[in-house]
Amino acid sequence: FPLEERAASLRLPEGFVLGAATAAYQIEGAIHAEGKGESIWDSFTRRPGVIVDGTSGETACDSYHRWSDDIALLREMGLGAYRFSLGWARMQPGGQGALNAAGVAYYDRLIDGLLEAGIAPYVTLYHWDLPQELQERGGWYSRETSERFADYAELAVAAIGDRVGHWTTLNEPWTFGWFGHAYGEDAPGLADGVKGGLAASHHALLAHGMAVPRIRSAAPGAEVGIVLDLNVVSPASDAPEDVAAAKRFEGVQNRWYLDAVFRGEYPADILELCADLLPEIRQGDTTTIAQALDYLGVNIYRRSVIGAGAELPPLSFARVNPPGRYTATGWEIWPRCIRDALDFVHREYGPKKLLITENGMATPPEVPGSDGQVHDPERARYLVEHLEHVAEAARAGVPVKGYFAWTLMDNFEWASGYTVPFGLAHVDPDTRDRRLKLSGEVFGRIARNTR
Ligand code: PNW
Repeated sequence: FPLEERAASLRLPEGFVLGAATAAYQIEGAIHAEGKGESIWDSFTRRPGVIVDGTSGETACDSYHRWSDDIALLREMGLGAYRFSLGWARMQPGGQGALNAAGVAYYDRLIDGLLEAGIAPYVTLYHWDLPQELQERGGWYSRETSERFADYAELAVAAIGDRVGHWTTLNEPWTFGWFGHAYGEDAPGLADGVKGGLAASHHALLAHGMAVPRIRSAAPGAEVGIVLDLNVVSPASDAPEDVAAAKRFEGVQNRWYLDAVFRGEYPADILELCADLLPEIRQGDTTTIAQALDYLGVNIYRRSVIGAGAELPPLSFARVNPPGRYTATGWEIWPRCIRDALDFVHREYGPKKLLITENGMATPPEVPGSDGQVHDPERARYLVEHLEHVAEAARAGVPVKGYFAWTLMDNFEWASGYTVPFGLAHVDPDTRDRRLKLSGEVFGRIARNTR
């Protein structure tokens, strides 16, 4: 793969935003520091056997103390934007009531540091770290959590919003809804099948809808959006049972969220198929969810090839892995997925503006070479190939205005612990010193050519 030439000839539109993304629990550490409350990831990671390498985010990248090193990496790459999340339990320990002053002060320092470096903060209010106290009162199975989220959003935005131009309510309700409540692989570890996935997803979407007007009133003029992980789905064969299974899978991964957010309704086929497994959906809920948004953030890593199977009845599907290139998380590398996802959402839902808010690849654990640097040409290639498709989509008229690589630096990859690094920078496991990998240098060159 002619990496240098392809990177050098990438042409992104003028004003296109290039950034990197992280999430609070994956990088901050300091889980007991200065008034922070317990989150569901703090408690989940203490359960034996749930994280493959037995680790947690207890120290992670120690970004609670080393945030200025994180800014230094962004600067070194010349990136114009940083997407990070607020730890809900760091900001508001029990999920309600007054904010934790030390938590607010931490994000104040980070935001001021970013602005001084000329880097725009893109702030996500919820990236999976629900306060444990709210979990004990029902978590995402309860409408109370939606209301608490809207309260928290307003307080958080009022506290730090004067310097933030871009807010995201939720990161990936599909992932935390289904992996946390249907499969039980992520916090809070509930394996309640379709019933759990749909209940958590509905209350999460409701939380989003309730929060948007509160954010707008606390930060007039700021952009507000949501981040969804979309998957382009192809049926494993032309057989009618595979085609139908692919449609069911696509219905819960894409349309459940997109139809609610952009059309104020849930997809009729899923409502009918899962009629006995639905949470209470009150009159007006889907109207609440369908707030006008300034952008849609899309996280995309792969495509999905789906056939009929045994997973999550009555969705009853199976994931098929066609021959090809795969990452260390077992995800197929199929760069065109990013173009197809952008085209699909632009054509079907027409959001005003689109951002790729995550895209990147995992490798097996990496060791720096004799020069002290990690050489990861396959990650650099992944980024370049995906960016080429983003550039094409933009040329074809899709309003995609930015791309954030997942992730700034190696961090705690949820149930996979530290076994599958995704970073543009390596983090020394003992000293926590950061160093750009080859991929970070390549991404930095692309950013400089784009600015
Ligand atoms: C995202 N899938 O999660 C999250 O937003 C990040 O926190 C995470 O580190 C990153 O992707 C890499 O995993 C996903 O099954 C989890 O396709 C699962 C999927 C996609 C994204």
